Amino acid sequence: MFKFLFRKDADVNNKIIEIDKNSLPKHVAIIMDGNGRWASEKRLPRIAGHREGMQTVKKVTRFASNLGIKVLTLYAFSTENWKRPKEEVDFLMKLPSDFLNSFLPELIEKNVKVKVIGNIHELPEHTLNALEEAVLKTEKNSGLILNFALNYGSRDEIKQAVQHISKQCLEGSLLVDNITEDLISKTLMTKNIPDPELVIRTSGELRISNFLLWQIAYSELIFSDVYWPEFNEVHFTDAIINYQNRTRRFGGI
Ligand code: V07
Repeated sequence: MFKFLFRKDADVNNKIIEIDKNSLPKHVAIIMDGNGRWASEKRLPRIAGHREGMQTVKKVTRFASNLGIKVLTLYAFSTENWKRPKEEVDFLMKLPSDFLNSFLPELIEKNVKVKVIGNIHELPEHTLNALEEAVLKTEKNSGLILNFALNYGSRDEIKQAVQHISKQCLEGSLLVDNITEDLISKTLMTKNIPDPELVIRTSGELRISNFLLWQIAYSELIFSDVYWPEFNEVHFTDAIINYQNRTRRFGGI
């Protein structure tokens, strides 16, 4: 009864109350924050939060794939995260292979294509091997692109793009006047991936924290108070409905 009133309320305010499959964001990017805090509140070690957060990654990937979203970018490890205690970093570096050992067959079955952005060559060899196997085995898939940002920092990405473009100018293969926004986009690690229409950050922090700075110029931003290990299909649905209510065009165009 109460729920019904809420829905009616939403309707009166001209808001949609369920996902419109015809106007999905093509690319959703998520800052998966709150794993450590979730664990602390439960008096568990921080790594227990990361492990549970990994289960959320599986749930959210299934959901995005079933819904028909084209790209899901997940911020798994930032260039800042090396400052954490060594034991925690060592644990985090095992998560990609843990994840893929149990989940790669399902990703293949669901036609998901795994990609990675970030300075992956600075990762431990065992981590890199797991990533390369997943990327290779899903290379030809045409469904959801599951894009992990690992050892990623947006300023570092832009710095590398500037270095690359500058070298071409100095060599004489590029004119300064031919540096366009499009060329810059194509020099970033996200080349071939459209900009995200929707960015979600969990756990109540209201910052972007060096994530996809160039790419989110026009993105809708949604901040959820829920810790990442507790984020589920309902929260994801709410975020998409919220996005669609913001971007909906009344009466066409
Ligand atoms: C990590 C779990 C999710 C919450 C955020 C921090 C901890 C999945 C991966 C992963 C990465 C690449 C890949 C397959 C899976 C992962 C790290 C941390 C470093 F190909 N979750 N997850 N990687 N967390």
